[in-house]
Amino acid sequence: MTSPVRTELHDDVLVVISDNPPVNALGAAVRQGLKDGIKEGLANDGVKAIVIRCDGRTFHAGADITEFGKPPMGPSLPDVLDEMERAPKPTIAAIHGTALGGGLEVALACNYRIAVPSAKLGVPEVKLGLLPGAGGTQRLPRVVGVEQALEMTVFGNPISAKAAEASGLVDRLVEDDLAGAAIAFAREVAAKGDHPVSSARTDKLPDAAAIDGIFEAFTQKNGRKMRGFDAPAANMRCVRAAAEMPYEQGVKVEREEFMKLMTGDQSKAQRHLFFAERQAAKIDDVPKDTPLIDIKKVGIIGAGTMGGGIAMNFLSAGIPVTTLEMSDDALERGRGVVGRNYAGNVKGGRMTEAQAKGAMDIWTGTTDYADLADCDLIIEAVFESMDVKKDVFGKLDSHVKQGAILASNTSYLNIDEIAAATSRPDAVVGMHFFSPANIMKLLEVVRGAKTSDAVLATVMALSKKIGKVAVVAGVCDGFIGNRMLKPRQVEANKLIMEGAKPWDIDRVFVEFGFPMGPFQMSDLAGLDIGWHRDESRIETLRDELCAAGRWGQKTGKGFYDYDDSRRGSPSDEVEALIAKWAEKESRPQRHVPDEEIRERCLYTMVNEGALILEEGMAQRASDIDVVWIYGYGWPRYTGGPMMWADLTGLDVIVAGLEKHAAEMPEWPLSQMLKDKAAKGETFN
Ligand code: TC6
Repeated sequence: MTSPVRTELHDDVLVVISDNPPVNALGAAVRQGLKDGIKEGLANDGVKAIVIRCDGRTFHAGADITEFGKPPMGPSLPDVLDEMERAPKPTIAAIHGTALGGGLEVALACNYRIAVPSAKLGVPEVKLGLLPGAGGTQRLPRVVGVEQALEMTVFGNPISAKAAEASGLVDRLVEDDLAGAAIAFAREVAAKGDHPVSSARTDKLPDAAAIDGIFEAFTQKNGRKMRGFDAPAANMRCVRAAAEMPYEQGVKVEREEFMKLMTGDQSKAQRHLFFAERQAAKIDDVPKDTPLIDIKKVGIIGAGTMGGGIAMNFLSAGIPVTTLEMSDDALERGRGVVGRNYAGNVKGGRMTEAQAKGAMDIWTGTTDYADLADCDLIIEAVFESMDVKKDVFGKLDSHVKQGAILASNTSYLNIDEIAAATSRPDAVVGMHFFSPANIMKLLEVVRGAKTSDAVLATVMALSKKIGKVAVVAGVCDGFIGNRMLKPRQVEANKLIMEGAKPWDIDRVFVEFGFPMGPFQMSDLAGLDIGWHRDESRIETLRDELCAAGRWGQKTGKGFYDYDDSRRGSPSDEVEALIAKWAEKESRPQRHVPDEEIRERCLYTMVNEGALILEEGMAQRASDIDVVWIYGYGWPRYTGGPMMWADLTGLDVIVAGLEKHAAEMPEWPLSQMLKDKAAKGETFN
């Protein structure tokens, strides 16, 4: 097998070049190639310096994640990098694209780093539940300082080449001809005697007396964001070791922490998500070369919260939008909200004033369907009623050009029935955005019975362009996400009638890792959503809560009582009302253990997920995980509901469901779940 690494001798400079598409991941063959390349450079007396660079779209974007969890092969990255760093000839990393993870660690093991301005540098391992385990946690703080190393390792976000230059991570930016510039730079530094060695540096490390303060301040500022995750704290411990210990001792701490993370469930789950997210974009039965429809202009029906949020996705990506509303007033209101959102983005430093203005400038409004005639994609975001949607699609059919995609943002309704209101059901697809639509990353793409391959492939490709993670769902009530939400909501509402307190249920969810529980969620969304608004008609607990003005956070009380800063506390009134309704419905109140809350609320979701798979409503279990991670705040470190079930053991899930079968006749056990559990199989 030919090596993905080759060398080129340019007189006195040896260039070691990796070419391992798509991202020059540091698999075994690349590691061996780098080791051999360094050896070759050292063996040749004529060579005065060694350049490490990559062909293709990027510098090494990290270790090869597909090798993780498998028996080690070839030389280890830490060993290769130690050898590289020990080389008595100067080494220069020439960086383009993304130098990430192990890739940045390669660069840190070199004496010098040069980069093109478009390059990005980072250590995203934490997002895989890991840490830069090839000496990265020890070399990085020595090169950029402890504060920046903490920021980079704990959050994993890459920095620009310019920022890297400012912090000393990059020695020089070169505008173009990186390969040529690297050779020239190599000659320049080869003439000098002393070369910086990352692991030997101490100039950026803080005084011992300052260390506690730095780490306390960082934890105080960021502790909440790390809740539940193992890797951020492990990264912090390693950076602290770098600040406090000699390099040789620090790398031992790093190795130990790395192995703990690598063999733990959290990293397994987060690595699963990395591939799950990329897999979700693929549609098994749609050919890869399906021609895409060119989307130059988008129409949106509705300028409300949803329509406005959806519009922002396209506007921010530079795609012009025309929004249709019933009146100029409604358009003006919608424009005001979006304008304020953009202003907030500018204020928060998420975009420049010019970008915000650019986005608003390509947005037009209309009250006339004829103005949508030339749109390539129209997304309907009107009231969730089949009759209203059918009416809209009928109108679209008669006004919009042939070849355009007609999409509905429905979160429950039957796309096939909506498509039947047009003469072109092949052009109709569901695009279910999640609120707030300009922020939430998930897009459920609902494939109707007649949706064409070109429509589906175009919407999937477009979603990546607007920064969404798209998942294909089949036509069923609530698609993937809301369908699985149902058993959880139903069981939570049943459990409070049996004696569990809403705050106990919410606590179990928060402890599991959700940002909030079902009752906190209801209070945030508003209990009055879908309420008939007749205060004299009290048929359920919810009717009574609404009639009492307990509409949720917006009225200062819902399931909880809220103070002025919207902090909720348990409500005696709610407790009494629940007791009253439980008595009315002859449901004796009892102590409900936390375990039962988890089993009835979460295991039933896994069961519903299995039914979704059984019915072919999701392509794969990992797609379900992606939906729940990106759309509903399921904790990432569990890998999503199906991966969590795998890690928990499907036999445990089945046993938990069977234990409560008598209280949960609504949720018949999935045959797939039962079979897999019996055979000791997993979903992923
Ligand atoms: C590490 O380094 C630890 C070190 C310690 C050692 C002791 N490995 O994302 P895309 C695949 S941990 C294997 O669609 P983009 C990806 O699955 C690693 N495969 O492209 C996809 O395959 P598919 C730290 C990888 O242009 C294809 O490449 N590094 C890896 O949107 C294209 O990927 C990271 O965490 C990999 N490392 O984004 C960086 N990376 O076509 C991870 C990608 O079969 N990577 N693939 O589906 C990224 O963030 C992005 O891929 C990107 C390119 C920004 C490099």
